[in-house]
Amino acid sequence: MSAELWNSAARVLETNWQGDHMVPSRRLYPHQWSWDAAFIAVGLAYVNPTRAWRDLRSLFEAQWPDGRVPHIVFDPATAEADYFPGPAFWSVPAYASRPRHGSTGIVQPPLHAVAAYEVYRRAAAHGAACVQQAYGELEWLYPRLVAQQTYLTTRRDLGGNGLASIVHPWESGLDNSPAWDAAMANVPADMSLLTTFRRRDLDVSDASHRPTDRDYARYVGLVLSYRAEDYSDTGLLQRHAFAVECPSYNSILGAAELSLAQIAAVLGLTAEADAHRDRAQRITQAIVKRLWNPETGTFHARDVRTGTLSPAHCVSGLMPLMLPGLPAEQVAGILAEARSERFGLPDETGLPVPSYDRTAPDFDTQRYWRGPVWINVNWLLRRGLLVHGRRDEAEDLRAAMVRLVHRNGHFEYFHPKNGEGLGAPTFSWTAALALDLLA
Ligand code: 2M8
Repeated sequence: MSAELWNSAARVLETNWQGDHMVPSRRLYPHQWSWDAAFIAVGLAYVNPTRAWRDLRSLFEAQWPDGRVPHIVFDPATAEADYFPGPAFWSVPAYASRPRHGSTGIVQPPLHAVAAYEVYRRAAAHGAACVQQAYGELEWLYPRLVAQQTYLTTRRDLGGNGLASIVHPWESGLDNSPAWDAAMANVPADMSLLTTFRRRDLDVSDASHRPTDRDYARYVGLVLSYRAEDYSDTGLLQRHAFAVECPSYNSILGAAELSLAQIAAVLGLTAEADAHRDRAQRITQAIVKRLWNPETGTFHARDVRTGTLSPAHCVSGLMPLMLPGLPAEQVAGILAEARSERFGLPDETGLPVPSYDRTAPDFDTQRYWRGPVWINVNWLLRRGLLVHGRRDEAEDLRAAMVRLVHRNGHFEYFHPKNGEGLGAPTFSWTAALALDLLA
């Protein structure tokens, strides 16, 4: 089974390579996405480390002067009509955009330091030249990764509590997660906006698997609001209808500091390594202080505008397990939540965890981040289980992910009851992470 799965995964990454970057899938997502590039690099580290570095470089070449790494880098060879919203819609200021390439003005989870360190770690298996290349790439990336963290922890600390806020659901990577429902209810849904654009995603996928038109009206309205001031973060909380502290986003922010500490150590920057570890600890403490709900015993998203915690139990609430400094009470809470009937680690269901609480009345087996199983967040959860020494559960989760992808293919997401593949069929991060899970 493993050779077959390995080969099919490597083929997906071959198919989706676009000269200097990887697309998540050819039809649905024909550009480069930010956190996809991080997951993809983790898999490319085994089969083509040069492409892993190339992909990360292509992304960071599009970094803005203020340090933000855009959530999409547009491929100039792809027509505007092939993805909505495309570069003309985002219309980012000229100073921000790399020549010939457009980008969006929002960000995604900063997983790239974690990925870069993983690619570096694997280099030795490919020989001395590869190690040397990896060292050079880390030298190039390190200041850029630091600038990305600085942007998020300063300009984006909208609540002033040591956490980064997302200002658009797309920034979370968990687009239509129920975690945003309460906050999104306060975002105007101007349905007349729907007459001004065409949803390309509905041309190439099933509408019942995608966010709704009402979601899209709000998504577009939020882009227009941020775009109106050239994506400036100054005074954003006062003039923008969505600002949320997400447990998954901020856990990745913290994990990135720990990987930066490792990268700094490789580069001989001892004082910097210590500073990164301190920052990771501060982010961990802020996550516990702001996003833990002692009554539910798990983590939830906080609406920075109203100060309230979302009541929804989502997979994002399990992600703080990635942080080694998480106190025992919260580790125990996440493990209980992951084992509960809400999520059911594989010994209950045989499947990886779903994106949303199975017991919730609005659990939706098909609609994107409102129920289906996604490999990337399960990969992060497994990382968390290993960080906290839960080897047996980590192994069960690994086996469940491998089984699911082997039986059903390298799909974008999976039906949380029967494992059927949903969304794009040859999806890059599913393939890339399958390689890591098999290695
Ligand atoms: C999905 O998001 C994009 C918008 O960024 C979309 O729906 O068109 C999400 O699953 C996100 O996490 C992912 O990075 C992106 C590309 O795979 O697709």
